[in-house]
Amino acid sequence: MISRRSFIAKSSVALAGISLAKSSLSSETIQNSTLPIVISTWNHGLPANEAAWEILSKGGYSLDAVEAGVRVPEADPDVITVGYGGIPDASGKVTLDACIMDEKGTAGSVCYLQHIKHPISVARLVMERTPHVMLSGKGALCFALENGFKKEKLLTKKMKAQWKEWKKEKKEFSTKINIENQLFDNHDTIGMLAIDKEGRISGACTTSGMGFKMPGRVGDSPIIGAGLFVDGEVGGAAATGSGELVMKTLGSFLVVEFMRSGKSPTEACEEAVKRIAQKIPDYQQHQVGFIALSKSGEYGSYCIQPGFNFALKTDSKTELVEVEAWMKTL
Ligand code: SD4
Repeated sequence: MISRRSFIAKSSVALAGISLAKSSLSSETIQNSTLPIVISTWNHGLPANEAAWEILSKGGYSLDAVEAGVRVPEADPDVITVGYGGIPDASGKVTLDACIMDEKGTAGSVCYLQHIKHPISVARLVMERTPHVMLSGKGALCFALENGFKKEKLLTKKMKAQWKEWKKEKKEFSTKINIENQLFDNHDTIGMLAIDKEGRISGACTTSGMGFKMPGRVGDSPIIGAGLFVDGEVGGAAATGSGELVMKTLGSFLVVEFMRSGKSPTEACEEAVKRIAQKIPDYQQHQVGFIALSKSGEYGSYCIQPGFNFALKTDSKTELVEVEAWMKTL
């Protein structure tokens, strides 16, 4: 297995024109004239950003952009932490969590959704066609089917084999994050934040959750304020990593509130990581990464452990940005 770092390096070589940057350079103000902008978590953010860019560069709405963007890893069976081909739970079921939020604070979410390849699009319909914010499990599935989504098999042969292997070894369930990363390199939840040419900010977050999680477990990703939060007057934030830590601290909401009080996106993410470090005794066993985007287009990120990165796209930049970590070395 190649390390995450070498994978990142190899990816960057393979993707012409894409450079790696240090997080310390990432907190910079982008003038409104350079909007739009999109950022998203991990390596799989690069192709996701491209799909979002198709919409943003033509003057489209950031909400359409983030939905289109995260649908890319949702449909990709090689991204084993999101959508189709995602890692199953301990009982072999692929259960998906997703949410979406716009600049007006409108939000939609689904959790414990099975058999639907694009949970983010179901979340958007919950937002647009129901008086509710979140639908779960069977109710979410019925709603999706009633609205024209197809029931599909999400467990790929590859993941079924991985699950069987995991069962054979009778591994204990672990809440430790980066299970995905330890086994399968640099992949995890995708969180995406975008601002369109008109300055409207939206966000999306979608995941198959923690690998081999307990049946019924729901993580932070579909929880508004935990996995994702957007306030059109301030900015947005998204989280990846160990959802339990993010839920206990309402991480993305916290990041946005720190930005509201004047901190830069990077400082706000660092403060939210610091809160986790202060409140959660075993945080060192976990990874959490935050990305943040202010309404003016300033972006930033911070994480617990080294190894997290995010993808950035503007008119002039297509980059994977390595993120500074609370625990400086592993
Ligand atoms: C979760 N944050 O379900 C998501 C997915 C993840 O390691 O990052 N798992 O907790």
